This record gives sequence, structure tokens and C-alpha cells, in this order.
Amino acid sequence: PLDFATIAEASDQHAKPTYYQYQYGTAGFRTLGDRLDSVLFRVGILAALRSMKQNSHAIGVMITASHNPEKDNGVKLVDPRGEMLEASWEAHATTLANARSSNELLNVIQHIIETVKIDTSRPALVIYGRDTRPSGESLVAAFRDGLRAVGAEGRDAGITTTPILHYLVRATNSKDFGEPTELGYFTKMTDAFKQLVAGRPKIAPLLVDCANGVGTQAAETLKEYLGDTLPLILENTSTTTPGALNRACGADYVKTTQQLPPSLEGKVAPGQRGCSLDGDADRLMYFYVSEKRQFRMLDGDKIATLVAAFIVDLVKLSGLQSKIRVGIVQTAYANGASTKYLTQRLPVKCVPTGVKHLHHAAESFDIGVYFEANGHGTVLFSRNTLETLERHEPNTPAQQTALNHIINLTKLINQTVGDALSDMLLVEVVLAHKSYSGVEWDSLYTDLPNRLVKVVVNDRNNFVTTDAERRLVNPAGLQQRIDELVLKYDGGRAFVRPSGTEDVVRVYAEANARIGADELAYRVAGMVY
Ligand code: NG1
Ligand code: ZN
Repeated sequence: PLDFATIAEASDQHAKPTYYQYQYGTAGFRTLGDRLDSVLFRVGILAALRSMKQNSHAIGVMITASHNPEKDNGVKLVDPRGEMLEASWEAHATTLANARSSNELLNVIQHIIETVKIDTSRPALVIYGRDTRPSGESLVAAFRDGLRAVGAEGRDAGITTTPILHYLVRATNSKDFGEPTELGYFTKMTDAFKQLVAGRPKIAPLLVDCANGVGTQAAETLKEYLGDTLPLILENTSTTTPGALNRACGADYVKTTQQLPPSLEGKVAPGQRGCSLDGDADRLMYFYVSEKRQFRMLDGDKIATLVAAFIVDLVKLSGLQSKIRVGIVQTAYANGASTKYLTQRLPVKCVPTGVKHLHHAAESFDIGVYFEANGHGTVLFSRNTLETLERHEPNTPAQQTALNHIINLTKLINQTVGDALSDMLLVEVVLAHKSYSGVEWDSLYTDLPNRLVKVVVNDRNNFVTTDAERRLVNPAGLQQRIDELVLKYDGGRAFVRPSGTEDVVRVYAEANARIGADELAYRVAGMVY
């Protein structure tokens, strides 16, 4: 049972600043690193309660602000199966973080225990990790104080990537998932990769932009494990240079500017392919430089298309097409050209922004591929599918080979969460099998020109959406004006939604012509403002 006097005393050392209101959003809590001390202390308590509620299974806590600037930080919880925290607990997290005093905190804790019915005599286990941000160390200390105040056991995963932390949680709770260590993670993934590319021609070196973040460390380890099978050239690896994290590099920079990071200028030869990780290595952007020395970006939509087409082929080749339905999940930000290409080939679902929505929808397919355009995504294999794969008796050697490939994919892919390194190996497998360079991959379809802009408004909560965020129901009349404007643009599409991670409204527009897309975006932004 909890000792409330101990909690109150510890909480006094981590008082909540009066001015801030915290919110557990799509990416957990996220703000300036120096505003998060009390939040981390309380997340220690919350994670322990969550573990008690989940039959003492391990819960994960990742301290990171992903692609945000270095001075930001954040924290998110991971559920026992390696998934994001169950939505109903997000409200508890928010209430806990905003309790104004130690006394109020105790009341909130008591309230959570009662409403959720938690047996606090159970032991609690929490696995935690952090990215390379300088504020991480003191935040970890505050977090540990929270664990200690409620007598929970903590396991420190150290400085590590978000996907590795998710893997550790899942592997700790399900013994047959893999060894619950970093070594187990790398071994599982690279063994599968080596089998998938065995007998294929030698793969040309791949340049990896590590965003000067925690992906550097993981990529270095991966490089050793891969040896000659896939030579990696690591760039932007300055994890200790102040301010370098995510600055003019990394997946978010590439996606938002649609440019090569200046630090890579001259390092990518024409025809060579490269990729960028983000600050916690859960997002991936590919790119190449054409013979005409033009930068070409291959984003999450391109990755989804490449991977889904490959898996559909393998399912056919293995003789399982009547038993396994492959589907794909996108958000409204998916390029219209990708949606058109995919819809002609397999079931496509559109869901609201945020990984939890994509993940959930992907679970409804036998094999569900999901990616956000910004490069966050993975592939899920349902339990039924795993059994089908195990039981299937192929009729021909070709079917057997295809079946083995699919089984290896289930090991290569980090199914708990989007994982830049696992996704990178997945892309490399497909390119090796298809003998594609960036050019052939890129030519599957041509992206429609598009523009994403942010608008600062008085109250973003005035903007209410429907239809997977593609239409507005409030402010009244605005959607109709957008519809009328869109009609004036050839191939036009535009939508407006409030951001879940920043205090802004986002406007997205695409059209057949570059100037059309830009003009449409700015004119819609003008209506929103
Ligand atoms: P918001 O701020 O709600 O648009 C952003 C990304 C999402 C997702 C979340 C979580 C865009 C347009 N939005 O959400 O795709 O990655 O952050 O990190 O890229
Ligand atoms: Zn990230």
C-alpha cells in the first residue's frame, strides 16, 4: 500500500510551477525541458499505478521531445504490449500533472486509485529511457523520485531510442517476443535482415543522417551487426555539440523543407540514396540525388507504398492470398497521388492524425501497413496471421521461399511502434529484392505538389473537424468557403485542423501545379486567420 506521507514529502521537492497548465497530448507531455520537473515526478507515480493496474506487468516511460528543438523535452508512457498508453488514462495523466499542491496531488492519486480500482499492494515495474537532450538527466532524477515515493521498481534503459524502449517493454512482458535487452533487439532484427537479403547482389552503401541525436548510438551498433551486408555511412552524429540536435538536419527538417540537410551537401553522389532519422529514431525519411543533381524526397507515403506492394506480392507468391488480407492506413496528410495509387491495389483507410489512430485501424487487417507522411509508421501482423503463417504448408519451393520471407518480415519489423532503423532495413530489403534504386522507387507515382502552413489563432479549439479531419464542422460556414475555393484549382484538395502538439491550426493543400498548391494553402490560411 502507498504511504501518503512519503509521497507528500517527496512531492514538496518537486513542486508544480504555478503558471503552467500541462496536457497529455498525442505525444505525451511536451514543452520546454525546464518546465517538466514536477511532471516527471508525477509520471513516476502514474507509471507505477499503471503497472499495478496491469497485473504488475512492466510499463515503459520514454523521456524525449523527438524532432523538437533541443531545449524542449517531454515524456510518454508505454503500455505492457509496447503500445501507447491507453487513451482513458491520458485524462488521469493530465489531472495528475496539474494538481496545484502536494495535498491536491494526494487527492488526485486517491481518486485515480478508486475510479480505476487499483490494488496498490501489488508490486510495480517501470522501464525507462531518455534521448540525448541535456535536460534529460535531471528529469530522470525527478522521475526516479516519483518511483521511489511509491516503492516501485525501476529499470534504467539509459540513453536509448523510443522504439528500443517499446521493444524492451514488450519483450519483458512476453517471453516469446525476444530477449528483453538491446542486444536482443539488434540480434532479432539483423538476423531476419540477413536472411531476407541472402543471395541478393551486394547492397550499395547507405547514408544515414542521425539528426545529431540518440539514433546515432543505435545506428552505430546496427552498423556493427550488419557488417558488409549493408554498409552504413553515418552523418550528423554530434550528440554532444550543444544545440546540434535536429538543427537543420533529421527527418522533420527533410520533410518540412523538402530539402537535403545543408550538412550533407556534396556528400550524396548522384544516384546514391540516403535517409534521415528524427531525434528519437522513430521517424524515417528517404531521399536520393538524381543524375541532374536534384534532391528527391521519399517520404512516409512512398515507404508505405513500396512496402505494401512488396507484402501483397509475397502473400500471393506464398499461396495465401485467400487467407491474408493486406490493408493500408493513412491520414489526410497522405499525398493524394499515393492514395490514388494504393486505392487501385488494396483496401485503404483514412484516420485522424496520431499514431494511436493509425495503429488501431491497422489492427483490423490481417496485415496492416500504416505510415504518416512524416515517416512514422510500421506494419502489423495479426495473431491469426501469425498462426496462418506457421500452419501453412506450401506446395512448391517458390511458395516456401515467399513464406519464409514473410515470417522473417514479422521478425524484422518492430510491430510495437514505428521504428526508423527497423523501417530502414525493411526498405532496404524491398529495394534489394526489386533491384530498385531511388529512381525506380520514386517513379511508382508522382507526388502532387503540396504545402503545409501553420496559422496562429486565438483559440484553436474553435476548429472542430469530422470525416478523419478532412472537413470542418466549426467555425460555421468556413468549410463551405474552402470547398468553393478548392474547386478553382486543378486537382485541388485542402483541409484545416487544429494541431494536437502545438498551439496552432494547420492548413494543408495540394494541387496539380506547384503555384496552385501554394496559392490554395495561403488563401485558406487567410480564411482561418
Ligand atoms: P499535429 O501537431 O497534431 O499536427 C504532429 C504531426 C503528426 C504526428 C504528431 C505526433 C503533421 C502534420 N503532424 O501532429 O503527424 O506525428 O505530431 O508527433 O506532421
Ligand atoms: Zn520521433
